[in-house]
Amino acid sequence: MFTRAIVKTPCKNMVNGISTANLGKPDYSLALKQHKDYIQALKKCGLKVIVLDPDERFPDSTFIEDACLITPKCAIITNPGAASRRDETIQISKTIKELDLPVESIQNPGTLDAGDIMMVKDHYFAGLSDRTNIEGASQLNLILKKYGLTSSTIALKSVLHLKTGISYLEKNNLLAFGEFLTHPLLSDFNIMAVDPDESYAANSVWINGNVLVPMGFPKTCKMIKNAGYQTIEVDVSEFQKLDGGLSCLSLRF
Ligand code: CIR
Repeated sequence: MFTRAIVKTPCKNMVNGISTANLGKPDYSLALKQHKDYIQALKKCGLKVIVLDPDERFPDSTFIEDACLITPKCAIITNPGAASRRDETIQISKTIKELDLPVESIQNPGTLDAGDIMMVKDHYFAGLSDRTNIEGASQLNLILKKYGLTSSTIALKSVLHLKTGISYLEKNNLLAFGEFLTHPLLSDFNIMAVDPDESYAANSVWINGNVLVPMGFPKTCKMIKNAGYQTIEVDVSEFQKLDGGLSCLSLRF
């Protein structure tokens, strides 16, 4: 069960965020509206939402999930792999220190975006990507070990972050597409295959029995519903233009 979430309001400068999506620049006022609706969806799942102020220095900082990993035992400030995102950790550190949790951090030369980290009970899968390197994943492993948690790595081929391609929906159900459908390290999961033309919806988010699904991906939404979950569709089109998905927009704990 999660009880809280932290989100960060998008800044005007988000239109200059990193993107490979080729979907055009985001519309800032629409992004703000979508962000508000996203907060409502989190509240609907029973979460108390902490909203951080926008920060114009960091166009991608609304994708707050990458800057910190919060586990039930500790919070880990990451060291984001993209240079323009490195110092997003400064503001989040202040908020994290106010939580009642020990705080750890990933240090150079280790880099890690928490979008690459997927929690499955006490185990954490760490995607090795352009953003998360072996050193970052090894530091994570040592930190988690101190708290009785475990981790393992999984090399990524085609996606930005691990959770771009897979989402754990609890009850051993794993939403996945492409390279993850037949991955040997994931063979113990019940794989719920996302259609290639709906691959963006592989980033959906389980929260307390509900699943947030991006709007506009009806086949995936139906599949999740048929598996017995309550679904909540949220339009995040303006964040998709920056390669961001539903999970990156919040820290849930
Ligand atoms: C970036 O490239 O870093 C941002 N434009 C998107 C980050 C999305 N985060 C995520 O998938 N966890």
